[in-house]
Amino acid sequence: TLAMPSFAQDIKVLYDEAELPKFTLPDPLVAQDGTKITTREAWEKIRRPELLQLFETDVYGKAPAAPPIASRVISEREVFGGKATERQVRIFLTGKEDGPYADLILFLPKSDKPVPVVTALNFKGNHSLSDDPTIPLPQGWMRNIAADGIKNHTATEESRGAAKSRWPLERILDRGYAVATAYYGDIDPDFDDDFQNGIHAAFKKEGQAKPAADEWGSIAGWAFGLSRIADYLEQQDAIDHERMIVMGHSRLGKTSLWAGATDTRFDLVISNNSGCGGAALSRRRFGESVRRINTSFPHWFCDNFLKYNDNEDACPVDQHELIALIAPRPVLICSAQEDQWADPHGEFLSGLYADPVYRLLGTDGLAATEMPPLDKLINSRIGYRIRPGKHDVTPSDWEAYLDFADKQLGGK
Ligand code: GTR
Repeated sequence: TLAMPSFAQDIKVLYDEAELPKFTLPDPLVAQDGTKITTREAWEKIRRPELLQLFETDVYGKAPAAPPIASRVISEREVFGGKATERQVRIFLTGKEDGPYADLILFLPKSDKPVPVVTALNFKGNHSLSDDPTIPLPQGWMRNIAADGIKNHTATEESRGAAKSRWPLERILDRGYAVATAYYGDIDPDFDDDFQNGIHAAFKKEGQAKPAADEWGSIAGWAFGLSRIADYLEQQDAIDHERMIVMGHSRLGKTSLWAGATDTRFDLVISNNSGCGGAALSRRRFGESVRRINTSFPHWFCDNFLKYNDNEDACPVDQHELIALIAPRPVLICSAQEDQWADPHGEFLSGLYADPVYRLLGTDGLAATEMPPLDKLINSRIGYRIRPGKHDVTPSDWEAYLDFADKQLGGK
């Protein structure tokens, strides 16, 4: 974890439901001018665009329009005894070979039909997924993690396979799903440098020092990268374009939700332990609060989001409306019991309060009104699961993701 600025340590953290402030959530089915949204058409024409714009200007920041990508295959080979293909592809994020790129690694199960795909950014580089010595190390900035041999913000051979437990690749492939992943730091290095590097610098307007208060922070930058990976996947006949899944953990779970909200080519969205600024309701202020996250990670959101430090009620949106922006597509919210920092109950409630939007659009919503027991997957259009244990991605999480996807996207 990153060092916490000392002033952030003084922010009181609430961990008791009895201590939470009283609040009223904005109604996803009432437009800003008070109009009640009662039809699918009014949702699509009025409320959905309005909410999307509010999240853009007040929370994540607006991303620029994307030029068509360019890509180049770096290598392709058989893996797992010939059961799958591993393809490495360089994706040029601005469409130009001299601009920033993300190195995508795509694992494709052998199949005579197009396969569904899980797209997810990774924290530690593509080489952290397996012991394969041919996967190149990321060249850019990495978080220092002594246990993984990452020093001076540089990946080393020692970090090969460091994230294997989070990526049960062979099992995912055996279940018929492809995996597409890239190192998130290829898109935007995860530190506060006033957006001098990564994707933001590449899109800076003439004379602009840094993004304006309503323009993209890092989360919106990473989501932009996910959409560029989707651009590539849409060009591949081996991929089923009706079953494209986006998944992310923690800050990348916030990112997968925003990617799913902004890019409807993602047919199913999974957020794992995404917490504050992800699936958790901000107004609860349980665990990590808006002020705390903006203090520790000032680069994740747009500068307008700072207005809501200790002032969540003034924000025109809350996170249940982010879930609603994914409707009617399936969305799975996953929590971990020991990850109280991410407010599991607040994550569940976001799903619950997005339910009326799904119902309006004619699908089932969340088939639960109270937190389910540990390990029980609520497999309705809005899905929810809480498992024992800590902030992490586990093999059992993947089983739940794929059970959810099998059911919600119609199986094989
Ligand atoms: C924490 C942060 C969380 C979560 C997590 C992560 O330090 O407070 O919001 O995003 O990092 O991404 O691992």
